[in-house]
Amino acid sequence: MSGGVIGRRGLIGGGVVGATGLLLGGCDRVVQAPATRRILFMGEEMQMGLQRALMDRDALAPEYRPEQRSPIFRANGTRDPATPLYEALRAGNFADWRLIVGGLVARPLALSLADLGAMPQRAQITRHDCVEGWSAVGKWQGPRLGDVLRAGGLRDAARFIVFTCADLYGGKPYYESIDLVDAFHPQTILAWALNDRFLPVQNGAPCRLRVERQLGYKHAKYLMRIDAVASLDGIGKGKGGYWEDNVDYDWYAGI
Ligand SMILES: Nc1nc2c(c(=O)[nH]1)N[C@H]1C(S)=C(S)[C@@H](COP(=O)(O)O)O[C@H]1N2
Ligand SMILES: [Mo]
Repeated sequence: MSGGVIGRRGLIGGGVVGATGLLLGGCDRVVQAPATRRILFMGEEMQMGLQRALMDRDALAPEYRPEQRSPIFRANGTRDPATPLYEALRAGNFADWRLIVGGLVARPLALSLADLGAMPQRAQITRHDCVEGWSAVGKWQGPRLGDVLRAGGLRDAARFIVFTCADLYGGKPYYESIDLVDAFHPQTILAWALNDRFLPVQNGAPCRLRVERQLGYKHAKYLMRIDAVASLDGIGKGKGGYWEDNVDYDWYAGI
């Protein structure tokens, strides 16, 4: 997870390559590029502006063509929450499932799958990158998280969005959090469909977060609650997520 602090010479490498090693060993190649040579020799001030542009958190993650999708979108972490509550919801095809939107919102919501499907939809074919070293390309569909949060009416004090999941992983509850930049990013959606079908259980049925500028572990599956909070202090051990609290992964997993 090298993205973030970028020195003068690491400008391109850090900004574009990010955590996934997309251009593994390609830094030399990048440095040869005429445009890059210009960057290396431009003034500090211009570099900062360019760095901001390269690191623009509103920039879109790459999107792919339908034929570039992975034949099988593999699963990782929990493949079936298998709790009594989840089993009951699943047995009813998630008709009784409600996504609770709470915390620092003016209008708490309880959204059904039909509610999510009735909102304006975004579909996107993106690449999922897991820190464990695999990627998969899939088409995800659902409403923008930003639209859901606008429907709830975020209060001024809200700084983070916390996602509570239905599963325990290794016996501990799975949860994640993102800041408002990612929450309102146009590709951040509450996905209920993968490759034009309802989400398979292994990929997070009935609904999961897709936060395309972040690594895989931020994409919380089996969503039950979304809460707007002012601080992550009271959440788990305070680092904002399952992996952050239990294994010391970075909270900011931007790619
Ligand atoms: N609720 C929940 N969400 C989760 C996980 C999990 O175990 N439980 N695993 C995470 C990790 S590490 C990855 S890489 C992706 C995997 O998503 P997939 O199973 O659809 O491939 O989900 C993330 N979200
Ligand atoms: Mo992962």
